[in-house]
Amino acid sequence: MSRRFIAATAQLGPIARTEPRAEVIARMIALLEEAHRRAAQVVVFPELALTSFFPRWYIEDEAELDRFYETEMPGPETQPLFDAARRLGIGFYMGYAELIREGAAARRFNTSIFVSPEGRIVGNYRKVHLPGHFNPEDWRPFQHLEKRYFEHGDLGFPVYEAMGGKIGMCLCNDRRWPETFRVLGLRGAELVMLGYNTPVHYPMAPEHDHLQDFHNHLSMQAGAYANGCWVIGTAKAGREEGCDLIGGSFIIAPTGQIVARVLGLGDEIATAEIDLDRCSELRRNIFNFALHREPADYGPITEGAETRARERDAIIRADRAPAR
Ligand code: CDV
Repeated sequence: MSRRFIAATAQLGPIARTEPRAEVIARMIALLEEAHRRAAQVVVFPELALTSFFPRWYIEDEAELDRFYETEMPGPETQPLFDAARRLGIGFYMGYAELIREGAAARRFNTSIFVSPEGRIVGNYRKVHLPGHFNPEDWRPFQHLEKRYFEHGDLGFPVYEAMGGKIGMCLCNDRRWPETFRVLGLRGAELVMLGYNTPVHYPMAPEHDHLQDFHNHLSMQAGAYANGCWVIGTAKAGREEGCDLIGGSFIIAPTGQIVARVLGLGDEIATAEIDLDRCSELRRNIFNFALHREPADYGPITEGAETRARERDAIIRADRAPAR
């Protein structure tokens, strides 16, 4: 397969709490068709692309909560998306809430998949950096209960063979952590795809609200450059159930330059040609990991990882704000 292809970021505008899956899927198929008209072979949809961003609500009724999750992929409602992508010869990335039933127990993940142009799920990813809080907090204008509704992803940051190269995935808050891109980079990812739902208002530090777009671009451009990979970041954007979400979906070259971006806050695509061979401009030179990386000096990044994870879980469940 050629290592040069057209890719699209496929931003979705707001999704209402009661919007049926079939309507969302129809919107996504329309974006696939528009991407196909522009000769795209890869399309990147947002995080939790099939529903409203439900962690903003404290939902006590488990049956009501379950409505936001997928128990099979594809299932009867998502199959038309897979069919359309295969018909159009497009590979796609999509985020969704995953529910796995293990006897009486339920496991829940904030998940993404990459589906090949032939309609096969090539790989999956479960979100590692879950932001927000576990218990509802009344002082907030809206909740961010990802720590309640999802388990910490148990797959790490895998890299898969697809589109003639190596692809990696992550989700939203992961993009702010350089370790995400570095692990994917160390595994050879040449294209990293990610979806996000980022409110304009950050209740913990509202003095940063005006910096949301800047931080979004800063983290993804830095991730692309420091690891010599392409990055496609796709938003769920606009005023969703009274909560403003940033847009700014874009495609970034391994040099860190933005090569395509959407203009609005609704359903919209932007396309660019991806040449995976351009990753070597960085990886053979300034970011030649074998030659210039100094992992012996990076100990604190992973030291005591298990102890720290246990301490963190105790803090979260005790409902104390983790130390900043
Ligand atoms: N969905 C997210 O992970 N959102 C976070 C917000 C809460 C900061 C983000 O990093 O954009």
